[in-house]
Amino acid sequence: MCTKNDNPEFYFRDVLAATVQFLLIALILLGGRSTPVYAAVVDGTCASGLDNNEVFWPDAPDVIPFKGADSHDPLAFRHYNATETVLGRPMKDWLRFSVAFWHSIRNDGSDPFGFPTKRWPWDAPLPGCDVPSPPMDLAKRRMRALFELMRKLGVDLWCFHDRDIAPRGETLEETNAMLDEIVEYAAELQHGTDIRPLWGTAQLFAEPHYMHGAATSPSVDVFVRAAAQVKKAMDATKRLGGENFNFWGGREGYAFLPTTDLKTERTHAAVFFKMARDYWVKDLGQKGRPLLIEPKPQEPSKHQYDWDVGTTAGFLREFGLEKDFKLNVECNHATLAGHSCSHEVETAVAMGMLGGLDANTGDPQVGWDTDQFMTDQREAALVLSAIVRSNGFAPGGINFDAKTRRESTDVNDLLYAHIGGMDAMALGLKLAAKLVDPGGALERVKRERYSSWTGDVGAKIERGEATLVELEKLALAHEGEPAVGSGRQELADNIIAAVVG
Ligand code: XLS
Ligand code: NI
Ligand code: NI
Repeated sequence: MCTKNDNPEFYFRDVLAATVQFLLIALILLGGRSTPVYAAVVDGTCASGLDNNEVFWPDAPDVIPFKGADSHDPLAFRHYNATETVLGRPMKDWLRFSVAFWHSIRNDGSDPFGFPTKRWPWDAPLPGCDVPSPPMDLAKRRMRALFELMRKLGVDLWCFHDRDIAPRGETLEETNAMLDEIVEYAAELQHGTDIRPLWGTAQLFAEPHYMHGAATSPSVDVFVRAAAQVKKAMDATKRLGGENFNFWGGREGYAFLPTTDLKTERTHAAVFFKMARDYWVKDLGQKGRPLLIEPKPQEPSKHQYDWDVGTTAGFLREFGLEKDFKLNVECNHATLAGHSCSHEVETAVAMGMLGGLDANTGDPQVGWDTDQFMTDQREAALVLSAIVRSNGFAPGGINFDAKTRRESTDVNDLLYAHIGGMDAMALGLKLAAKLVDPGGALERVKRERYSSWTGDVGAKIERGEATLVELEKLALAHEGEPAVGSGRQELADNIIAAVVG
């Protein structure tokens, strides 16, 4: 879920701040003064700009260490040991973790019923200042906070929406110019490091003009605006070396079916994706860096067209897009669609379409996308089993599309959250290595269930060479009931429990 950045309050706050800044500059210039730019400078109470030495997590170690499963240090990993080899590959390469800018840096705890609860140090006035930083300084400071968090966690990948990282201006041109400036700033911070985006995406759901959808809006003007926004967000993603570009269509669905031309809307969505594909692959030369679609059944729209993996894969095939798009599976979206996360990952793997994972989880008592960090070992082990069977991802990775609770207001809560999420995935990987072992008990139970297919009849059917007429003869010649074995679910459950513990 994208809570923070879709809050209109932000839009107005950004616009208000930009307007105040503009008026100040105008006043100063009219007054013949050239240097002071911000209110903070005008009243002389603080230095302008950024403090490049600012530290946002002063109580945490520079890099969160791995201390092993017996450790009780809350600022240490118990399972995630980046360089430890699992199934012939360092953990880091299997897991390819990514931090989500919108949840980690921009989530302020506001919800439909309440105001922000989190007062992040990167959003506060600069030390010694009594007014908030101007929007572009603020955006740069937030970027610095992201990089500090990533360094501390030892994570190289990050994900962003265009509108999380840079403020909105009065016009699209102004907004684009600000985005360019922040992208260059992020590129500078990335320089000389391994840090780069896992994916970028365009935020096509927050502004009022997207209320009926973006690519599926009944307004062609909105479609045009969305196309322009995607082009620019793709440029930004390429500039930063992003591995994928993701589409999550929060409002690409409907609120009221009787007034919705469903056929037209789906066709418009397909045309939109084709244009995006052509730009990404042909104009930007990004072939080999798959585009992603992130299925979700509803929220904020009552029905979203990309309901789940199966529906979205069907849509892509219907419109001939299946070669260039893969699926970014989000666990909490899977549960909203009535599936388990492992079901959605297994389905995408079975179709050869797994492109990435948004690792999070919902609350069984709450029916919406609560975006909690996943800590369930069994589910993590099953999800990782499917990922291992698919030989991991690259490009692609595990993005923590997850946020701390509204009541978790301390900066260190962000560290605890990521440490817990990374440890859950790392443990899931280690457990998956046991579960997928071909000589292991679980695989043996599974193989046994299909053992009858290893004979001549099964092989002929699988080759597609058998006919109903032939099989009728076989069935009539068969004495007694068809042979069928036990499902062995209890045995398999016990095997999984013994591995997961
Ligand atoms: C919302 C989605 C969103 C996408 C990126 O529910 O999970 O956060 O991952 O737009
Ligand atoms: Ni979500
Ligand atoms: Ni997501």
